[in-house]
Amino acid sequence: MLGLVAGTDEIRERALAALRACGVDVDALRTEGEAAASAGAPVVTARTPVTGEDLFPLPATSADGVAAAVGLAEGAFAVWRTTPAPVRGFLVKRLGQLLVEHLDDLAALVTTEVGKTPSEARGEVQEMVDVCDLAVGLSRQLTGRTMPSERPGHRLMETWHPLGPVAVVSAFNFPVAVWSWNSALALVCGDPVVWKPSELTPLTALACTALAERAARECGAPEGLVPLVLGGADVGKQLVDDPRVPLVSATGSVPMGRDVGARVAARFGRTLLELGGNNCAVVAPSADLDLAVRGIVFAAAGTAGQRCTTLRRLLVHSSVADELLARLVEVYGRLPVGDPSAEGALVGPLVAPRAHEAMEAALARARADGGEVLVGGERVLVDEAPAARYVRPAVVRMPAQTDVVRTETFAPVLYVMTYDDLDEAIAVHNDVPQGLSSAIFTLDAREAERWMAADGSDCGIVNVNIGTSGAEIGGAFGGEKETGGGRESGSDSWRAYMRRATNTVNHSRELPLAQGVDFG
Ligand code: UN1
Repeated sequence: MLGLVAGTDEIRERALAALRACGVDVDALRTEGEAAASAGAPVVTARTPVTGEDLFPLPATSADGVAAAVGLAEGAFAVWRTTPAPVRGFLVKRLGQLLVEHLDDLAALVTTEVGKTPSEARGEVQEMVDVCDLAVGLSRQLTGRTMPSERPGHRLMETWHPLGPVAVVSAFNFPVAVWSWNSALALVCGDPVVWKPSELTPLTALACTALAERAARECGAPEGLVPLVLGGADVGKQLVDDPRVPLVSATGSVPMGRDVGARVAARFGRTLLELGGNNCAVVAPSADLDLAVRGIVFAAAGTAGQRCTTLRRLLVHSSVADELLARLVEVYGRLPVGDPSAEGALVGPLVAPRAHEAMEAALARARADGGEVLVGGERVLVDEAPAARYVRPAVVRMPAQTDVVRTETFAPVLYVMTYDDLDEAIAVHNDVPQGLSSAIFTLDAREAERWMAADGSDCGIVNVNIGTSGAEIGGAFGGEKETGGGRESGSDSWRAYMRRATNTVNHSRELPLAQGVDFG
C-alpha cells in the first residue's frame, strides 16, 4: 500500500500552476467562484479524489450563459462551414501541437481531478494528440461517393456538409480524451462544439478550452467555436433541448442516455451515445495464461475499474480456472494501491464516496447470490485519507451470472464464472443489457474467428488476445444495446458530425425521368 505524496494544498497549487500554464485566467475564475459561493449562486467545485477534498469553487454557467454559448457557436458555424476543410484542419493541427506542449500540465490536471496514475493520465492526453492527427488527415478526406446513374447524361453523387453546433456532454473518467474524440472531428467537419464536462472535472475542461481557443485565435478562426459551459444536469438538459444543436454526443450512465436520447429524438435531433459497458473476457483452454493474466489485470484493475471498457466479467474454461484464479489472486494481492503520484502506484482512488458505496453494495449483493470474494474489496488508507476512497480491486467467484453481474458497477470488481463449452460461454457473454467491449484469450484460430463472427460476441469492440480496455483511436469506438449505439473517434465515425446531400446532375439536353416514368 502506498501513502499520500502530497496534501490538498500542494495539489491545489500544482493545479493552479498547470491551469495558468495552459492560459486559463484561473485567479479571476476563482474569485468569481468564491463570490458566487458566498452569494449562494450555483457553483461547480473543483476537487481531487486523491485526498477527497475540495480545491476551489468556480462559477456555474447560468441559463442565459448556456443560451449565449449556443448562440456564439451558431454564429461561428456561419463562418466555419464555408471555411475549406483542410483550412479547418490547420486549427486542429495547431491544437495538437499545443496539447503536446502542455502534455505534462494536462496530465497533472487529469491526475488531480480523476486520480489516474501519471502514466495513464499521459496516455489520455496522448489519445487527444493522436485523434488530432487523425482529424487533420481526415480534413482532406471527407469524401462522398459517386454512384452510376441509371439515366444517360446524369451524374449521381453525395456531398458531406457541416451539420451545426455539436453539444458534447462528457463523463469524469476520460475528462479530456472523449472531448477530443468529438471536437477534433467535429471541428474539421465544420461544426462548433459546446462542451459540458462532468461536474467532477471542470479544471481539465478549462485547460483544454483555453488551448483550443488559442489555436483558433492563432489560425484566425471565428470566435465561439469551442464554448464551455459548467454546471450540473440542468445545464446539460438545456443544451440537449436546444433546437439549435443538431447533434448531442453524450457519455455517461444508461438513465442519462435514455433521457437524452428521448429528448433529442422528440425534436428530431441526432444523438451519439456512449453509455454503460459490462465488458467480459473469455479465457479458453488454449489461452496463453501469462498474457491473459496481464491483459485481465490491466483491464479490470487499471484506472481503479473506472473505464467504460473496464473488464467486469470473466468466463474461464473450467480446465484452466484453478490455475488462472490462483495467479490472479496472487497478482491482485500485491497491486500497489494509493496516491496515483506515488512511485510504482498502479491503482488510484475511486472518484467519489458514492462510487465506493456502489462497490460495497455490489459486493454485498454478490455475496448474497453465493459469490465468494477471493481477494480485495476492502477500503484502505482510511486514516491517512479519510475523505478519499481507496479500495483494493476485488475478484469474486460467482456460481452464475446473477443480476448483480449483469449490472455495471463503476468500480474494480471482477466477477468470475466458469464454462465448459464455447457456445454456452458466448450465450452467457451476450446475455447482459450492455454491449461495449469484449475479449477472448485463445490460441485456437477457430475459436477466435467464431468469437468475431455474426453469432459471436455482440459488442461494438471484439478483441482477441488483448483485454477489453485501452482501445486505439484509429478504430470506431462504441457499442450496442444499452451502450447506446454511437461510434466515436476513428474509422468513418466522422460521418455522424456531417449531413449528407445526394446530388443528381443532368448534363444532357434531355429530361429522362428515373424508373422510366413517362410524364408526357
Ligand atoms: C471511456 O471509458 O469512456 O478504450 C473511454 C479505452 C480508452 C477510452 C475509454 N481508450 O479504454
